[in-house]
Amino acid sequence: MSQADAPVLVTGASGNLGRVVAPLLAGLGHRLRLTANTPFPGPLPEGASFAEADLADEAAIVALAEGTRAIVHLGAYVDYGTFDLVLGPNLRGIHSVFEAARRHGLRVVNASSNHVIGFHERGQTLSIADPPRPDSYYGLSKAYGELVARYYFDRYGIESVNMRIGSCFDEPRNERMLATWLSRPDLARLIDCSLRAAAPGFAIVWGISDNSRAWWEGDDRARIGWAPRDSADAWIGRFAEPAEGATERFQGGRFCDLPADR
Ligand code: 15L
Repeated sequence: MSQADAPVLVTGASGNLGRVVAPLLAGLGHRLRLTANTPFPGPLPEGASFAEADLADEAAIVALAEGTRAIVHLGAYVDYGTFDLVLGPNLRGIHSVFEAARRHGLRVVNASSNHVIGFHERGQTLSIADPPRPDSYYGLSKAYGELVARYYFDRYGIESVNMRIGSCFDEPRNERMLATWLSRPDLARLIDCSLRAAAPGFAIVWGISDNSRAWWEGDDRARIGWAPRDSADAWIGRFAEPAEGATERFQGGRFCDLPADR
C-alpha cells in the first residue's frame, strides 16, 4: 500500500462532528480509520474501519496511528466543564495524538475552538495574532492544544492545521451564530484541504463559513487553499435581537455566562 492509499485516523468519530464529517470525508476520497470511546452510531462510511479507544491511552492511540497518513483529531470533552472533565480526553488526549504523530511522522488536523478567544468582546474583529482569552476549562484545553501543536512543529517538524471552529451545526441557531456558524460541508472541505495541502507548517484557521457578520479574519487559510462556500447570511433577520448579559457581550457566548467551576 502506498502512502497515498493509507487511511487517515479520525479521533472522536462517534461525536457530534465526527459522525457527520466521517461520511463527508469518505465521499471526498479519504480512506478512514475511525476511533472513539463509544461505538460509531450507524453504518460505517464506505471503506472505513472502527476501533474503540480512550484518547488518554497514549499507547492505544500510537498503535492505531501506525500505517496511517495523517490524524484528524476531533475527539474531546466538548462543553463547559471542570478541569477534571477535560483532563483525560483533552489534555492527555492532545498529548497522545501528537506523540502518535511524532512517532509515525504524521500531519495533524486538530479541532481547536473559538472558546480559545471567548472572553474577547463582540464588535472587535480578531486575527489569529490576537492573544487567547479562554472562557472555560474547555477553552483553556483547546489553547493548550494549539500550543502543543506549535511545540511539536518547532521541535519535531510535525505539521498541523488547527481549526478554530465556531459553531458547527446543521444551521445557525441564534443571533451569535450569524457570526460563528460553520456549515458541515465547509468543515469537511477544510479538513480535506488541510490533508491535501503541500506544506501547511503550523497553521491556525478560523473555522467559520463566509458570514458577513463574522468577528474573525486574518489566518493561515491561504496556505492550505481553503475558502468557505456556505454562509449564515441567509438567516439574518430570523432571530430576536440579543438581550444584555455576558452571553451577548462576549464572543464565546453562553460559556461566558456560566458560573465559575470552583
Ligand atoms: C464549541 O466549541 C462547542 O463544542 C459547541 O458545542 C458549541 O458550543 C460551539 O463551540 C459554539 O461556540 O457555538
